[in-house]
Amino acid sequence: MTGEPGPVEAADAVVAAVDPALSSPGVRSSDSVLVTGPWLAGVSSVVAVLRARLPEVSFVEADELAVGAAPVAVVFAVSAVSPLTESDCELLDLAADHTDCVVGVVTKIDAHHDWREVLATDRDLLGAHRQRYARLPWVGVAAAPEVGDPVVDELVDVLGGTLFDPDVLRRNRLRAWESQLEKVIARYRADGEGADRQARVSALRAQREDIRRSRRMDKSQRAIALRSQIQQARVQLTYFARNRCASVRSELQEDIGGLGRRGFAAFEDGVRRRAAEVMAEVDEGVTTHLTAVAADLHVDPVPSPPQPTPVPDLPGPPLRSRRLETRLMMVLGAGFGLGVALAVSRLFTGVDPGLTVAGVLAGAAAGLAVAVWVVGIRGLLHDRGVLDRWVVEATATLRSAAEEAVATRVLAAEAALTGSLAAEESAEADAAAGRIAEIDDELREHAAATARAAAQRDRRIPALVRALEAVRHALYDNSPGEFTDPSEPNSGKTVGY
Ligand SMILES: Nc1nc2c(ncn2[C@@H]2O[C@H](COP(=O)(O)OP(=O)(O)OP(=O)(O)O)[C@@H](O)[C@H]2O)c(=O)[nH]1
Ligand SMILES: [Mg+2]
Repeated sequence: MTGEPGPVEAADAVVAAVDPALSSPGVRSSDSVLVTGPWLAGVSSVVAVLRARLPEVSFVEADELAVGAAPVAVVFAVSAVSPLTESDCELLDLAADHTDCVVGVVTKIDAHHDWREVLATDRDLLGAHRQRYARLPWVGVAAAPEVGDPVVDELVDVLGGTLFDPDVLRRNRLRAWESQLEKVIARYRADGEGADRQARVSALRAQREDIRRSRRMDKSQRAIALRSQIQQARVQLTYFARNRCASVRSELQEDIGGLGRRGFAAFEDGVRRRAAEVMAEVDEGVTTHLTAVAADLHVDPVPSPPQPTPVPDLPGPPLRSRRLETRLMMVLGAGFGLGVALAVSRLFTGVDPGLTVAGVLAGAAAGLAVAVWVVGIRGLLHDRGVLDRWVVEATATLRSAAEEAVATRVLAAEAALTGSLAAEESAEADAAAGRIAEIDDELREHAAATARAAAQRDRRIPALVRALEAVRHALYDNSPGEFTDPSEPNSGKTVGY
């Protein structure tokens, strides 16, 4: 039966007539009958009974069938408990991919008395699923009935009548050809349309767009961050410098209040020292702030200037250039002293004329003392006033020097940071361009491969389609593979595949 070369060669000839290059459908025909079906359909029971009834035929379940082997017939067993489902139909599609000869079996008919309705429904469902199943022979069996002997006679008859029919082998081979040709055509079409590559191509395009978008965003975000950080640094550091100068000025002005003439020189030195301290503090504040800005922008810190910012030159207070005023004070002091001297001597004269000389001497001494005191106090107050103005001027000079230092260093930092960011930016732009070039290369490769596949599809498909049409013509149009349906032995009705 299955060993006969004639029918198989006849089927191959149908295809070879269209394209001699198509020599085999690539499946190995086996002598086994595959019994398969959904879970708990009663497959194992059917196999056991069939093995007992037809010992000369090899019956296998799906897991016993060799890989790549096409069974000579497929017995599709479904339980009479309920009609087929869509997934059951798909199971049959897989099992009967390379086999034309299929027998539908409804099992457990002893337990389900409405099995005939279920069988009719299954027949309709399967016929609607695929046209090739429309004229399938269906039988009911009870392979492991709860009571009595197995009921499998009809199935044994159908198989007996089918398996020895040489045309079954020819049709099986044609079915294998049909299935393989459909697969190959579908493969060529999918390759030609780049179906497999579509997901990768879309992913690559999305990746390319992502890179471009993130580049644009990075660039503008960096520029905005730099601008705002620099503006903030300028405002904060200028405010800091002004603040320091103002507080130093108030401290110094307070010190002037308790200052004696002897402390003037030390005070002047102190002012210069404080000025140097303020400049150093401003310098340090600027360095700290700019380092933090660089860290925020993820670039190298801005280098500090090699020299510390110079302390402004502060000319000494103009304490000695007041000759005219001194003279005036001397005159006024002398007048004041003279008045006191006269008043004191008169006082003595009025008390006792004998004391006139003593009164004159005492008046002169008192007048001189008062004159010296008035001139001295006036001079000290004047000098304190001069010092106060000097402190105001000196701190103003200090403030403009500190502000200038801040402005200069922030400007230099802006230039340095812009340079660092531009360098980083260009390195990233190069990396992104490299990545985009790689993506473009891969996209070009996919496009070229798809074009090659499309050319191959256009070259190969016409012959394959003609071969498939020839196979289908042989399968459906000349229906020689009909056999008597043994389920109705006396009706003479025939059922074709
Ligand atoms: N009443 C009745 N029960 C049956 C019949 N055939 C099988 N069964 C019962 O159905 C159950 C499944 O039978 P199996 O032959 O093991 O079915 P299967 O399809 O091989 O099951 P799995 O391999 O587990 O998917 C068992 O409990 C059987 O006793 C039958 O003809 N009548
Ligand atoms: Mg089983």
